[in-house]
Amino acid sequence: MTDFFNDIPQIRYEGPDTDNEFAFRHYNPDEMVMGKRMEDHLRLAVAYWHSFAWEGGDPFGGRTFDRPWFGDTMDHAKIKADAAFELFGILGQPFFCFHDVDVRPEFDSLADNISALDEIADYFGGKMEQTGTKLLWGTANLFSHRRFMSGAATNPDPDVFAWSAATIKGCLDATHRLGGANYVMWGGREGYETLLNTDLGREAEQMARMLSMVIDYKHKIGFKGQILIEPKPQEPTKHQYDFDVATCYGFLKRFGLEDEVRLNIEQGHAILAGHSFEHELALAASLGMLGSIDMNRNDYQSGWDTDQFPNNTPEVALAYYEVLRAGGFTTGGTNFDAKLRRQSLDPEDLVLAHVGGMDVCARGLKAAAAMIEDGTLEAWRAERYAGWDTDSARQMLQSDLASIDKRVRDEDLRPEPRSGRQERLENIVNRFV
Ligand code: 3MF
Ligand code: MG
Repeated sequence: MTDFFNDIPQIRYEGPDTDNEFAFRHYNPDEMVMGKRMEDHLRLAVAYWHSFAWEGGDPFGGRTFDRPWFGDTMDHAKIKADAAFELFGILGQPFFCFHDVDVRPEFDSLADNISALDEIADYFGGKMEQTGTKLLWGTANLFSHRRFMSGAATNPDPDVFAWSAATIKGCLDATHRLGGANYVMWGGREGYETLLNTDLGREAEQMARMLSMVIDYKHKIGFKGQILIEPKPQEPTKHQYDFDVATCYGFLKRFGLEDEVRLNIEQGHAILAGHSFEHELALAASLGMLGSIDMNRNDYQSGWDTDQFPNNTPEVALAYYEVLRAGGFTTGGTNFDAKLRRQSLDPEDLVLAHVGGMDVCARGLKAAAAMIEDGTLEAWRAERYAGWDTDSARQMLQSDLASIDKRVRDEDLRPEPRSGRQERLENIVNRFV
């Protein structure tokens, strides 16, 4: 036990009218939404890195937070784990996610890094058993240490590729032991700063080989979780290879990996790529690639990956609308890849940021479910494409240009435009959010 969250009560559902700051207004784990418990729909996870490892620095200044677990020893790592599990308990969040470097000190040798990770993973294992908290995903941080400055799998130095492969092996082993539902690969520095020193083609081959080896190893050890990759267009590199959903899918298809991998889609990354979150989710769903989501938001003025807690219900509702239309999560869930602002120093800030994010997700989910149950949106979508339900339309897709040309002339076809009803559709959405 730490005394970090000492004065903070267990957060419980009290409904929208409560004036208790330390209560959920919408997140009600047992509430049934479209026949499934809310908790089982959302599968919420705390991100270890932002909530416990990040020190509050920005490009202009260092640490602002003062945490009893800041320090580079195994004792600190255990105090950090104690505090993390206390937060999971206070929030009743069913899952967490971590990178290796979030949870252990950094050593000079790979062997020391992996044995420290194993020791902490065992420590987690005991706590997970006691509390019932589960691991949504584990991952390796292959982007912070200076050895990764030119990438991990795509590094021009084969020794960095080797170090990365061995690090992933250790993280996948730990994730497997902890019963992780997924394993994530975010290509942190897989990209380039300048084409003048970069061999794009070679780097893609290296990245694909690493991913193939991860898939082979997963099967070898019997890890049943899903391998996920996470699109992001830029930051930290000027150009990240896993730019967006479409680019990731093209890459996976090219190397024949599309059946083994799905996507972890982040709101902020979607926006950085010039898309909406719902666009990325809908595209992934249409490709059968929707895996999990990193829930956050960016500041729309800054143009940077600010990783703030979500607080915009209409946006979140449209995101869950796509998730529900795709049938909901299977192994995936909603990971709060979100951090406090660096002036939010207090333990209360950390707890209430999650409480607010959880409530926004719950509201978004309930609104999305209500839109689906209402059915108007889907009925209008179906009606818009109804012409394609006819035999002649279906046959046309199996025919050729010359016969289509003949039919247009024979039937003297003159297509009449029909309204897309966008504003009416938006009005319907606004009834629910
Ligand atoms: C960066 C991210 C990452 C990934 C994480 C797991 C630090 O913008 O979103 O968070 O989510 O590395 O892949
Ligand atoms: Mg992320």
